[in-house]
Amino acid sequence: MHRKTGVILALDVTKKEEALLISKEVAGFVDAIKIGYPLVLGTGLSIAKDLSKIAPVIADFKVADIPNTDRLICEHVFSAGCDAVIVQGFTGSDSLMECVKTANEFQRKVFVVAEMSHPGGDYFFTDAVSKEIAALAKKAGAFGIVAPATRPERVKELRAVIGKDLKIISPGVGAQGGSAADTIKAGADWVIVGRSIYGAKDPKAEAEKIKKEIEKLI
Ligand code: O7M
Repeated sequence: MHRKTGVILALDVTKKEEALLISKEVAGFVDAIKIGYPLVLGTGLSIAKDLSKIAPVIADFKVADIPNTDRLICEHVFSAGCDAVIVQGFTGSDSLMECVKTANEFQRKVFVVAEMSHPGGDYFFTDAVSKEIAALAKKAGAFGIVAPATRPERVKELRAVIGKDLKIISPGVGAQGGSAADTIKAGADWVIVGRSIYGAKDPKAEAEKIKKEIEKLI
């Protein structure tokens, strides 16, 4: 996964045809496509292989189980053609390390949720907890963390915890009120954008607009 545009599409549609159409339209303006429960429950995990022909696919299953179950989930995700998986860090170091170990076996990547973007997202993910999860992600050898675009100051603080080696992907731009430019300026490598792109009359124009907003900064 290389940063060219700084944009990841959150493809939370539920129909295969729509998913493929939008992905093909915006392909030149995004660096990856994030899929999760809405699309996979709607179409099946085989959608990952179709989308991986268009862009690298990140599987957002927020994996949060015991190590053995986590490994089984990650093996399925990577075998299905996903380039990366998103996991929770609050399950502890053994679960997280099992996800990273499995990703390494497949030469794939793990992103760890450090703090969530919605208004209630900092209720349990307090400053101390988020920072501890981010530090654990680094220690476990994750590729990056997820940090909230709705709170750019938190992106900055979490960047300070992980240093330069790990990547930050940030959801919350557009529909949730976050700004792409502010998020990248705060230290994110990519913004994750869903509804503002896939819900737009012209998804391609919207993706291009966000790409242009970011390209001056990277
Ligand atoms: O741009 P949106 O709001 O339509 O979509 C944002 C996407 O990012 C959507 O797929 C969410 O499930 C996801 N997301 C958040 O919005 N907030 C978070 O804190 C975390 C995620 C996410 O991607 O977690 C890995």
